[in-house]
Amino acid sequence: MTLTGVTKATKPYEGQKPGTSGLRKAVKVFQQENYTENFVQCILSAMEGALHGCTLVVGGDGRFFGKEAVAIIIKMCAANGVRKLLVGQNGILSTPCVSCIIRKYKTAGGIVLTASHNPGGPNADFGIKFNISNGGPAPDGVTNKIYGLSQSISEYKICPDLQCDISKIGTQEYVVDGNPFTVEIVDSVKDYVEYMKEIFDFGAIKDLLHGAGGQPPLKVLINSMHGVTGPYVRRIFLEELGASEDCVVNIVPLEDFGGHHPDPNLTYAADLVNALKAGDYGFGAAFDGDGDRNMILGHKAFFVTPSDSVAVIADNTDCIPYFKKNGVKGLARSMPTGCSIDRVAAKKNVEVFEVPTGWKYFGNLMDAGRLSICGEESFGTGSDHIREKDGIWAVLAWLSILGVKKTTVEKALHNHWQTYGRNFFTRYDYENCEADPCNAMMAELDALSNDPSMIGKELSHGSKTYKVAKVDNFEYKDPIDGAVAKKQGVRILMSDGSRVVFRLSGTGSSGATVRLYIESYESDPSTYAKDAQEMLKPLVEIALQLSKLRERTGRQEPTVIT
Ligand code: G16
Repeated sequence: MTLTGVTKATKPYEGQKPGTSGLRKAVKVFQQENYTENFVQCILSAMEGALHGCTLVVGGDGRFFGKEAVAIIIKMCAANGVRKLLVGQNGILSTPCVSCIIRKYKTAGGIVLTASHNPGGPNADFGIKFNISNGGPAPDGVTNKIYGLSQSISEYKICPDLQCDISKIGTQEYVVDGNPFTVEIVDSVKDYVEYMKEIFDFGAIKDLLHGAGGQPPLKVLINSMHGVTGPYVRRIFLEELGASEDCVVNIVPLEDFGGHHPDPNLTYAADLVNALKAGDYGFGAAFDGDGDRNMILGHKAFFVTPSDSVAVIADNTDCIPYFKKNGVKGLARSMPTGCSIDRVAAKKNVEVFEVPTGWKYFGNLMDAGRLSICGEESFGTGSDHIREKDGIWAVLAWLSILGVKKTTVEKALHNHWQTYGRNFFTRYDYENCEADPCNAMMAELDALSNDPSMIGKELSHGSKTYKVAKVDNFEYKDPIDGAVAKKQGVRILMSDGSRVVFRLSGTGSSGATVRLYIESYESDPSTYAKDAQEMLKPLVEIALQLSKLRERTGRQEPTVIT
């Protein structure tokens, strides 16, 4: 079919600044005239010389407005000189799968349509994220360029008559302005599943689930929260691993995630927690909307903090064929993440990196061959197999460990703490607050980093007293390209290694969300089984008083405690 691209006049919209991971706004914002077109044009224009004749991947988590966005992107890529698109069937690709496909087919990048764990539907959120040719989220340099272009955009290119059926797998060929343009609709799960079978020993995981060598079967419950992982879970757990249908729930992706927050934490995945509490399952997991986050639970809903989860995986790489083959080069975590992985790195004598919040900061280290496994407290766990965090990968890693070590989730954690001590960790979220008072609070906390009287100050609550060793606003210099990220969160570091961290979330779509991270380290085995909330209560109170958070936000309680 021969088609023509046209140039349409437009005007800039304010606020098209990508956050921690892409541009996330209400669906109604994206539905405004030319809003989506403007942002897509800025992504394409930011690619500059790499755009013409390139191949891009397009897909998302299936949320409301996804199909409309895919149609716009196809028409705009056609008019902007892109040679080929690989599009997930019905627009469905998990975020880890986009990364996998970009890397496998060596494309110039991809456009991911997701607002991740934010709710979906006509009155909820949508998002657009650009991933670069290494398969990872675009770094700050690229997103700043996209934002800069969005402030002065005056036209975009589109091929309005191009029609593409994204429901059928196969290739559709066009000629646009005399140039060939191909859209290949790809199976949403095939490449990803093949890759997981290379990384893990599916036979060993199957034995674990069904019972073998005198071991009883492990009963698992996997909850996709009506997000994009449903088809992946069906293919991997039901078809490949032979788990029974009652081991999986909410595996049909819904445009509004069934009206819930597709966020795998103790609050929003309460149905998984309650199902596990009943005691029939030995292992539980949930994923977020786009499949990059995971939560791991053991028998009776024993909760594994994401900070501990990545440390346990890093400590047990001998259970995973991929690491047996490739070795472990280095480990990393985001700054607010609990420091248990640092202890594993020290024991294994490998480098450990502390980066700002955002998976994009791990990419350079992986590309340089210095980082193999990393994680974030925000339920992100992954490795250098791709350049995104990967929920299903994390679950398969855990099942591999349980199978090879013939252990349980609870025993694996207790064993870990016996070796390394326990980093108690909690996060308090105050979602959707008014932005101005939160910004004022952060400015006051920032000022503490220049206040010499803070050093050595004793802060007490009840019988607990902490001595301040250092206050700063975290700054990171990328060891590979030297890029500097400033003001990434105020840290109050205590003399015993305990930490209080404040930052504002970069993934909300409106207002401000305050995150308060609290961590303390214990090496006394009699404390290991204690409840983290109980252990950290005094430090939480100290943090709340120091920041005047309750007065500033008007919130007496957090919306979510992790
Ligand atoms: C994104 C990023 C993560 C980050 C998380 C939380 O996750 O990819 O690296 O840790 O946001 O960010 P914030 O604390 O700024 O809300 P996702 O799953 O939303 O893409």
